[in-house]
Amino acid sequence: PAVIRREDYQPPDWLVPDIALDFDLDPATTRVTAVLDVVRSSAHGRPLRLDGDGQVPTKVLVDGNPHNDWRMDGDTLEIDLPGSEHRIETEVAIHPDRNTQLMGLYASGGNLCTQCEAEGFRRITFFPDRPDVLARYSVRMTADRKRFPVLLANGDPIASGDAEDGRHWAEWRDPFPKPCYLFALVAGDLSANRATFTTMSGREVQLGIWVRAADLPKTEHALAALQTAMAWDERVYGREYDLDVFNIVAVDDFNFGAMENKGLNIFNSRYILADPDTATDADYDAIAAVVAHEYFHNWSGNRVTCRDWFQLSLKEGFTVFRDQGFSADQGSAAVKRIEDVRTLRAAQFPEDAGPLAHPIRPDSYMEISNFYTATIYNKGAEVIRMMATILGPDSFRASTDLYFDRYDGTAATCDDFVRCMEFGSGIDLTQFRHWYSQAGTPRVSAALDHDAGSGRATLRLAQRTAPTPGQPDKEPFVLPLKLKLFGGETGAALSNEQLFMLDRPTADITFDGVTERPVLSINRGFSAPVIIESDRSSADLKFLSAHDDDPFARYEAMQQLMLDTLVAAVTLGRADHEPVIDAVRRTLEDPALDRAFAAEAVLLPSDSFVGDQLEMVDPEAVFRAREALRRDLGKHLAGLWRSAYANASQAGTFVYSPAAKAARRMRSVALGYIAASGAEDAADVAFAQFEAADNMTDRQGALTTLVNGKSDKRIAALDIFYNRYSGDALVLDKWFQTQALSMRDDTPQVVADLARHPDFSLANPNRARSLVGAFGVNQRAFHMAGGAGYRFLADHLIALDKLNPQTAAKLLPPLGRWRRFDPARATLMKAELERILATPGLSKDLFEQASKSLE
Ligand code: B3K
Ligand code: ZN
Repeated sequence: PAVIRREDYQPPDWLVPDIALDFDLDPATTRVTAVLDVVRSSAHGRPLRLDGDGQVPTKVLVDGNPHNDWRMDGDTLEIDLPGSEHRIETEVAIHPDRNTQLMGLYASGGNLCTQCEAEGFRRITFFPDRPDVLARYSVRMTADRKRFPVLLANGDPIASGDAEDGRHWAEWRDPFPKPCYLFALVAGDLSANRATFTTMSGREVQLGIWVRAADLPKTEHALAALQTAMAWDERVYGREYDLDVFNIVAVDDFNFGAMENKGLNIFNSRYILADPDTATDADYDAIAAVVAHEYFHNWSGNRVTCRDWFQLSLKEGFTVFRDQGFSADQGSAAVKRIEDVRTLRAAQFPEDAGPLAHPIRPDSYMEISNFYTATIYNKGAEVIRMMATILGPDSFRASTDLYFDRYDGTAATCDDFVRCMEFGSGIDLTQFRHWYSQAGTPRVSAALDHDAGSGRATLRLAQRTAPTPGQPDKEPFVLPLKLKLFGGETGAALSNEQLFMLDRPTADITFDGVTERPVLSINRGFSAPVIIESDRSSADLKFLSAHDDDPFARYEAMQQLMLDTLVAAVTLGRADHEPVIDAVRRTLEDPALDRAFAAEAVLLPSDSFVGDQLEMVDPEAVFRAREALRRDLGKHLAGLWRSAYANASQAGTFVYSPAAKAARRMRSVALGYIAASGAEDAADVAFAQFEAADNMTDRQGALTTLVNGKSDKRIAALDIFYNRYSGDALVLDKWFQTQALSMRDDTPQVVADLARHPDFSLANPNRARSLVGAFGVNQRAFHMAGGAGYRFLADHLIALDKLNPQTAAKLLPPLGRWRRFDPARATLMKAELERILATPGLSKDLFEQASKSLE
């Protein structure tokens, strides 16, 4: 497949200021007529080239006259045009019900819907499918009235009426010029939960969340989140909504989370539907975050879009940063930061350390769908966060205002954004730009010396970033590090928090008047997305975990203490559990601590994160070390876990509030430790919670504990759960996922059996991810000796690739981590990658991921 390079960017030869689309909708065959007003962009002689994907036009008209002088160059329709402005009409026939890729126009649950980002519009009609061609759209849809009573598209509804043979039609118009990746339509039998929102300038917007009628009661949370997000974006960024309607449609078959189409967001139903019986607190939180994210794209993505796909992080990194800020404002900001850093470390750090590493603004790609990554999204958000930290809140807001103002209605670049940050603040970000061009996670070593005699403390910092594919040497990054010193004896602050910019390979910072042995608190709030290597002792870390006044740093100290202990256990074969047990005890006993924070702080780092610290991952040794520490924590603090469990259980009936969420979280965490201790009654306690639960958080929490344990009660619980929810696809996904994530010895076998379960299907992306995706990230089960896990994943990727290459390619990365494992495992993993590559008819999506993983 061809490699597309950022440096080859050329502005479009032809612009399309207006397009009129006419859809004669039918699941078997839909006819699409497109009328494009095209304008030559400069004095060149090149033909008009319109992207397609597999279709041949059934009709081509130029300026109203039938035209036969067109040709196909591969999938591209080429037409020579004499003048500088013409009207081009094409007609194609497409087949939504055969569209298993779920890109373009497809059928889901009897309805028709679209997904165009990144390059799906060319599967609908011929068009210059690139984000810097912005057009005003009018859309007419005709469909059977009974099967498709609701017809929606971008913008505002203009007119509707009856057609012949039981059909009807509707017309929509979107006054805002947009790239074709933001096009959307939906035709279906749907009902709306409606509300209004009055914008800051007093305009009333009609909101609608469209679902199957039976699901209407599950849309309240999403609708409330939408209203909250609209008000938040006005307050925090000064951004007002701009159309008279805003619709969201939930569909069951969707390649990712949701899509920000102008005025018509289309969502994976898992990010809309929630009620206490079927959705966990984590689901509720994710729904609010994704609803906000897609809404925020209306400015960061739609009003200001991307010049080309290399600039994807311009909209995604910024919009993730915006949704993180929104979520932080809805509950515990400290817990939100912990969760976001956990996600970064689980998904992005390994990507940045592996064969698929790329900068947040990549230099090349074969298939752009492979670049909707944790790097573009989550590291991209960290890069925006660093600029916000460096600028400070007022300058940052002035700079985002400038950016929205200056680039409104245009397709911009990452550099345009950074220039606005510079202009709005007067700060030079030349060197900071390395964050856009260099991949890899910087490592910062920090050593603190203290001379008691002179009262001087010296902090020696050094940064280095390992080579990544195509980038052997790195320039130093600009790292904004928040620092503070505490007195190791008194616990008093020995310095104010300072923001230190580490922009050279090394730097020394001196602190005077330090009369007491200092303890270093560094990268507070996770101010830079780096790995800190410090020489802090377990005593220092224990101290910080109890005394640091930055909640993230406090969490981090505990995590580091736990990591050091687990790494020692794996590499030396033994470790002193006492400091961790002490630190956890103090956290549980501290009455001043928010329960939501305490519940996160006492959790051990995941198996995979421990593995990431090792030269070579030994998954069984990691598992054993982690279980041993869990068991000791469970046993030594048994009384505290029991009382934490009991206190958290006093809550009445379900409410979704920060306090109630914190109680449920603590209950699950405590239950996990009670089970880890090996207590006789653990399975009974879990089963009782499972049966008595009035909400999914408690029910799934108990199920997870049972499914990780040895008791046969897990079988009963799984059956009860299955029977209770057999009609609810989103909950059945949890049933598959919980088993695929189990730490039990028999998980590979259980997963293989589940893949043959009548409810399993690769055709639905959520279901495929719930089993195959979850298994791939279960470090212990996936890497169990013998390679059965690798074979399982490869078999399913090969099968899924035939239906849905985009979703298959997303699930490949666990196989690409072979360099991190022993030669026996590495050989088996590589063999599966080779087998994937040798598959006839492989998609370019999977080809790119597998071939890069072997390099
Ligand atoms: N912009 C979409 C993602 C599209 C993914 C295409 N492979 C959703 C989002 O990030 O908001
Ligand atoms: Zn997004």
